[in-house]
Amino acid sequence: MNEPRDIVEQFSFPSEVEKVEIHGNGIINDTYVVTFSNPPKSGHSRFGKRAILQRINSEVFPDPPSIMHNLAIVLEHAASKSSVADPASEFLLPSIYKTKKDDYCYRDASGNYWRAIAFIEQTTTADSLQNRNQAKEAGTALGTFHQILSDLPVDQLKDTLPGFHDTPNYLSQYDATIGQAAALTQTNENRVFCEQQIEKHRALARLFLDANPPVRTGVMHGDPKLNNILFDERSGKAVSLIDLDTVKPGFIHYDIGDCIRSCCNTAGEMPLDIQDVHFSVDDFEAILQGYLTRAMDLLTEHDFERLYDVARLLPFELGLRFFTDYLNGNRYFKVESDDDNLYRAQVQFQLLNSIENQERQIREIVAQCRHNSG
Ligand code: ADP
Ligand code: GN1
Ligand code: MG
Repeated sequence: MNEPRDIVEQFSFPSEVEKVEIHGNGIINDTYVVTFSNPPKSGHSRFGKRAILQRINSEVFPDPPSIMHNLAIVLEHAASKSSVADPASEFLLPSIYKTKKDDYCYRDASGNYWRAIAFIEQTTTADSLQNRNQAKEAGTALGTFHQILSDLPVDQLKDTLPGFHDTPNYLSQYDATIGQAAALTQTNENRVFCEQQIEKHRALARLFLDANPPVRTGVMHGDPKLNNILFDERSGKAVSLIDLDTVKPGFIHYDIGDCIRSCCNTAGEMPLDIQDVHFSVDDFEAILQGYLTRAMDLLTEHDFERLYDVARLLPFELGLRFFTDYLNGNRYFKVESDDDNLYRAQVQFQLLNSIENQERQIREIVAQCRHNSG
């Protein structure tokens, strides 16, 4: 009774289900696409034919119902704010399919939580940027998302993942792990590289927490990486920002950093050759331009000054998380081989070095974009 084909029976879908298939490249949840045998003919052309069904990873999320609580609030708020986003942009968020018992998620006999949301049709995702226009669209999507949620009171949202983006806490976990792990795993040059990078960049961990004036707290997405953005399959326009599990109170600056981290690494998170990892300043410029078309008014002078540092912080933080998970035996991020998280960490640290080697260009682009948008 815990198989996806059985779980669909628990949901209040608009039609009988024809098939259920595994879907996507996420490294946290288990995702399936549900195809309806007799979808409703009317309604929005992007909705109604299929649903996304997900088993929420309970090793990661301690309280899955809190995710759905936040999602419902975000959807309600976004619906009331549709005029804020450019109507021509067609920006959408996936609606929820409730269970037959009118709940936002279903708990199976093993204690796993499942939820279903609308599949947004005629869209694609990418694991690495396909072109410069896609970079601009990614920035536009994030700016639109931040603009829509900019007046949602943060205290309405729960903390779905305590400790998420708490870099000092990730560093403490690493420190606690490294001593034990040294005895368990053999050292090698890749590991040494990661350890050296962490030592070199330790000071980054507290940078934003100790900032003066303080960094503003708002509603953050938490995970706006490239493959969480849906692009129209024909026009290439960004249509949606999905994976809303980590929407919660936080620094929206971290979202900008994470989007940059993910999109400007043109080789992607698992490149065939680590030497291909490079931070593209041209894509960075396009993302920032796109973001500012929607959210210029959300950034202060200090926020602009901090863009270079937040671009460094997010690859550092993710490299630290991947490396600690590797040392801990890969309990958090899904892997296909034992060294995947070690390699993912090396990629993030390589990206960090590429960013630092281009500090002057990055700062010039920030100044130029600010000037042009001001
Ligand atoms: P994870 O947390 O594991 O990354 P995601 O929520 O990002 O899971 O979903 C995994 C993949 O499923 C996405 O990268 C995307 O390809 C696809 N997907 C998720 N939600 C939708 C949706 N509402 N419409 C279309 N595709 C989706
Ligand atoms: C995870 O869920 P997914 O695959 O979009 C992770 C992010 C990382 C990302 C790196 C809840 O994102 O924080 O940046 O992997 N999500 C969570 O690929 O930990
Ligand atoms: Mg995802």
